[in-house]
Amino acid sequence: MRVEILYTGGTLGMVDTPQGLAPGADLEGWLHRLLSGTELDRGVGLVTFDHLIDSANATSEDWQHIVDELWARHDDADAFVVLHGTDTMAYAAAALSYALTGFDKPVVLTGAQYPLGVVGTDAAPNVTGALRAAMAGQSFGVAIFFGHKLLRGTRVTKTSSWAFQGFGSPSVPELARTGAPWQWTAPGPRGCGWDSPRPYRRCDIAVLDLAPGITADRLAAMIDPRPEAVVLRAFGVGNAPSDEPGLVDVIAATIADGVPVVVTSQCHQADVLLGHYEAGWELARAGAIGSEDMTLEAVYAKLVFLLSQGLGAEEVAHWMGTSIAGELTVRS
Ligand code: ASN
Repeated sequence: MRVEILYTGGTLGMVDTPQGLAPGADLEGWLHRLLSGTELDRGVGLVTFDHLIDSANATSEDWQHIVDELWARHDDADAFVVLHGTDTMAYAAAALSYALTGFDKPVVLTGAQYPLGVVGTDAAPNVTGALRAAMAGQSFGVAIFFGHKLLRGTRVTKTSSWAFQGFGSPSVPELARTGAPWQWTAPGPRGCGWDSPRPYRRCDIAVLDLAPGITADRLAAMIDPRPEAVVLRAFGVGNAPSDEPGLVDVIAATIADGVPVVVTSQCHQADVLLGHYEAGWELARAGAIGSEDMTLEAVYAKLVFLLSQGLGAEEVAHWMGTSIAGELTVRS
């Protein structure tokens, strides 16, 4: 079995500099020492990206670069591991999931909270765990391995800036948990897939958090000029201050201009049901789309994916409610 590792950047391979942590560690030498004498000694290759980044700098063009590199090597390996910064790894995992529904080989993203050169780093368990998951012979598509858990790529969110258990999938069970032996759960429905997706492009999407007391003028100013789409992070099951004069009108006018507005929740674990309360029903009546149990990361990457396919507002609304890669729970 052969696994190809794609190294894109992140804390895992960083070193201290006068300006703070930046890429610069000898990842190749470290990996060699980590795997030498193990059953993985010979079957693992490493591809280092020319421009290693802190994932805070990642854009949808970087997601596309990873997709292209994976396809270019599709026939060279049985499975792939992507070393990525943790800050935006959940966005990247969702983005790769939509773009790679036809890839048919495991892709496991991982990173670390501490650089590989620090005593007690989580780099080694995360990389070896990701390799083990990739080689397990299970078909789960794109996933994140982190802190002893394997999580679905479309369901994952970063839950801690420091804990070694830094990721979770609040709405679905983990795919696997380490141990001797590992405990696996069924991966859940895959979604309908997407044939021959067009490449990711940069999109202008506004992600807005509501807070108590927000006025219509403030909301209007935040989406002027008009973005290509809006993600409105509302309260609870998707409620907004509908008594605030003019606030729902701002959303209605945005939608009337052909801009999709997706309502998500500020809750870590959420199922957005517009219309459960009057305060959310007003948004639904204005034409806003509820995100159901998708994470913010899955919603954002999905909007970039759909806009990159050249879809208009109505088609975007349709696809937001359809599972492409297992990102939402389909209700009968
Ligand atoms: N800033 C880093 C990154 O996302 C954080 C990390 O990897 N732990 O690249």
